[in-house]
Amino acid sequence: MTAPVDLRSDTVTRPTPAMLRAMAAAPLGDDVYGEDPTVRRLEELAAERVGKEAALFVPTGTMGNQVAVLTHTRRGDEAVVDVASHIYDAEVGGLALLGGVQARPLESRAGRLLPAQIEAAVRADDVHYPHTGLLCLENPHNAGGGTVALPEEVAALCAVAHQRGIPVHLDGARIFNGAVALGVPAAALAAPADSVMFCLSKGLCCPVGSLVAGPAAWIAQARRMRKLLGGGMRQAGVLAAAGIVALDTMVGRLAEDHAHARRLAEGLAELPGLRIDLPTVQTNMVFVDTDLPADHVCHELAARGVLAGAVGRNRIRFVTHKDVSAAGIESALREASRTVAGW
Ligand code: TLP
Repeated sequence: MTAPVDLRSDTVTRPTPAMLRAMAAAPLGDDVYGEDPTVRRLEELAAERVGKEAALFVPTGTMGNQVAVLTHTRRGDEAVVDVASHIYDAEVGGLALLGGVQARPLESRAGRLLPAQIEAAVRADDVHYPHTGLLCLENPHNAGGGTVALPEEVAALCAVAHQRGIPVHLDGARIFNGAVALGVPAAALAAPADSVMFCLSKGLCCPVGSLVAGPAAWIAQARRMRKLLGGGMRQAGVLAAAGIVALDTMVGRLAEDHAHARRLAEGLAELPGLRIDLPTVQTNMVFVDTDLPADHVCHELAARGVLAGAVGRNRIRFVTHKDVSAAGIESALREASRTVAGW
């Protein structure tokens, strides 16, 4: 039996042979003592790539986001978020549970908040109100379809927060997909935000790891918060080594994943019973709406060797990545066409 075409997420990518070699050869130390040279190298490289003073290696994107929230806010603060953002919707209520932070969720169109919405959401100085302590943005926006906001759009949102003295955290889990799609450096997308999180373990194909970046003094405090959450790892250079290879060699190839997503979207859009908002296909994701229950459609596709994710009652997500070739995309289209023909 041939292996399934796994389009559930780019998190399923396997490390490359170059990564495995680098992991085996990495110089190591105890990173809680600050003595792992490979982690230090990765943190320096990551900070440089997103244009921040310093960076911190964390096990997951979720921990990176939550470390950022804990570092920026105080208990009882309110964080302005978009209702479909990962930090609000898919991190187990961490804002409230870990930080004691109340979320102020705003509706957005394909993940695009508007400056006026933020302006209206910031609390006035009134004894009844919580203090607005943080603005969280996500770019590219996962649930929005992998859509990318332009650097000037991000800057306009950040400016509203900064005028009121409110810091901004950017969930840039797939910031390099965004940068490649726009043809700008990742630093241009991260520049207006105070802190940024990005993942190595998605399209960049590392087995584990994310980074949080920001001002050096802020990162020193974030390091304490990582320890609090149990993210102080020891010889973590064995993982960081793969991250260095990723940042040096895996960014440019994301364009291939984007081309595959476009091909997949255009092919699926032609099938009866499937609806796709093609302009939202900007990076490596394709969201498909269908009248049938998404779970049922995913089950049928899986039986034909195509794995996709049900992300809503009638919504399915396909994510392209290094471990799905052009031939895999054609095979997914063929099997999807056979599936809808049976309806
Ligand atoms: N996203 C995963 C799932 O959790 C949905 C995926 O398959 O897309 N921010 C964003 C925008 C993300 O998409 C994710 C993971 C995270 C943060 C969290 O990263 P991890 O999974 O490393 O905790």
